[in-house]
Amino acid sequence: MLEFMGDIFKVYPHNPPHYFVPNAMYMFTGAILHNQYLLSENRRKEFFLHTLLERTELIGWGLQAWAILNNHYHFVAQAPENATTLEKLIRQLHSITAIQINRWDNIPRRQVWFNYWDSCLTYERSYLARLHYVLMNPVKHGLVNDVITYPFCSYKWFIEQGDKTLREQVFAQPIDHVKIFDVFHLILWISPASWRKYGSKLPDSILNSSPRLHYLADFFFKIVRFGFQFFQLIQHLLPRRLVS
Ligand code: NI
Repeated sequence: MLEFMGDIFKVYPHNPPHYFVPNAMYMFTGAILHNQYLLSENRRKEFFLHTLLERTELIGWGLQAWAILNNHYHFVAQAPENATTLEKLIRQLHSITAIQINRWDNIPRRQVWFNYWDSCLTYERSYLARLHYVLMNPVKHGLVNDVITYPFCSYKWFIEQGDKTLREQVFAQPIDHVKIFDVFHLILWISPASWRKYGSKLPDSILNSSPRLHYLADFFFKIVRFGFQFFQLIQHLLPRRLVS
């Protein structure tokens, strides 16, 4: 562990880097293993949301926005004084929901969650854009046309309870170019199950073509995957260097 400029920076051998900045805004994305739709039932999304509200409250994280989708979630929250509780928060959120999901499916001890990604939002504009992004996520993933009708996203709450100035600032932020590490962009490349799922959607002519094409495609995906990982690392490192 390395302490630097009052923030704590931790690197895990098999996880994305984590930064702990007191009182900073963080965006979280968590994904179900192999892209499975384990959260598609309403009662599951409800249970996840309930757990999220309860745990953030208990551990002292200020929840700002959330969206719970069929196989992943996003939320934005403000860190307490001790931001290292981030891991505890996610660990509890994942273990409580995994146990309940496994109970419903009657598959004890199955791994439910694949991983999570957090990023510390150092700039106001990146915070606003990510809030906007999370609020619109159910539409992005095609779950609803009008996000106000989606009960597992904070959009309605934000419209009704949110501060008017903040609301205007958030919706003024373009999100088309927000470089959010939405989980599918990565999972597609890293999970063999997703690859099979994705691969099976390719036209048969491609799937039945020469092994050389398969090899080339595989090579291409590896490059893309490496690019994403590299991009994510840079994204994490850059703001730190600019913090004064
Ligand atoms: Ni999403």
